[in-house]
Amino acid sequence: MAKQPEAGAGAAGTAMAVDLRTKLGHIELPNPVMTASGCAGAGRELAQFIDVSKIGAIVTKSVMLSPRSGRPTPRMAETPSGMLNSIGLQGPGIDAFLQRDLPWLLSRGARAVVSIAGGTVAEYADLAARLSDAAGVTAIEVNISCPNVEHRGQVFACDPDASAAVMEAVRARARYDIPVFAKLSPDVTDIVTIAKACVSAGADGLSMINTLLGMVIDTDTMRPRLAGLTGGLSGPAIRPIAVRCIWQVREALPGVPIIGMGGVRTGRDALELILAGASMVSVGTTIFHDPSACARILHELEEELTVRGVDRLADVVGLAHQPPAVTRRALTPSTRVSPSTPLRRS
Ligand code: RRO
Repeated sequence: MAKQPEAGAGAAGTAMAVDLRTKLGHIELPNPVMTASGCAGAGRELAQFIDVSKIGAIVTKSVMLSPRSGRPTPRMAETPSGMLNSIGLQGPGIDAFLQRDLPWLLSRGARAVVSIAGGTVAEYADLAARLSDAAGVTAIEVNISCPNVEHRGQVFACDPDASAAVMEAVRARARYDIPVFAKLSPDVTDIVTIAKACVSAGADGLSMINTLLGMVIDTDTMRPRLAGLTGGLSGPAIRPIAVRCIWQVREALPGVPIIGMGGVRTGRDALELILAGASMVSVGTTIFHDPSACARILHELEEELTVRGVDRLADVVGLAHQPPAVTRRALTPSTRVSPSTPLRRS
């Protein structure tokens, strides 16, 4: 297992002093690297590998009002450069989460971004209210990729009005000082329409992207691999889709903070999402084979910025939207990178 690098020390012993602070709504985080919801439970499993207080935040598995056992197994299938999951919102429910998981995160000094999921607008609102009475909630990430039980099971995130209804209700019931982020699905015709609906309804920021619906058929058994038939596709295979979604939303809503996620394996991958417009980056599928990935990627990101002569993370958020001359000026002359310059990889 890779050792967690010391903060501020480069791989080759070079001093690194990049200002990695970033803003989650009005909350300042020491750095932009977080777990992605669903890939590290409530953070406890990671504590033997990394100091959970050192990364930007732990984003917890989406919690519902009641405990839930999830979908039948098998629930995971490997795919080229990715994987499918159909966990089906397995979880302890909000009571156990508040009693056990949130206090643990607080005791470890971790910043908790709590992901919530519901089947009705009222359930989302109740979850926001419960979290608002608790100590230790840094932000709420609203997972709107759930079937709306009052509307023929149509996924909230696929409809601008349903997305807006959830975000309006959550914003109304969440404590005023807790930022609420809407987690968007890429499985839509126009993600900008959904993003605008969420922001107009009160979302303080946006997370993107959730997984894409996929399916694998085992050609030996001639049956679908997953018991739930379909599942969410994640991993490096979806990174270009994440970059495209972040880019489009940043272009349309330049002032809205974005937590980017989708196939981030390295610091360089994280930088790609940041250049597209994300000011925070969640790390998901990679955690399954490298539980210290968040600490490693944070270190690599600092190195990637250092070799480009970038002093402040904030200076490169959304930089790819600028004309080439502006992008070139952002790189100091001594470290300016041309497309043919191979960059050191850690
Ligand atoms: O629990 C899941 O199966 C799941 C959820 Br809630 C989600 O938002 N995204 C995903 O890929 N799986």
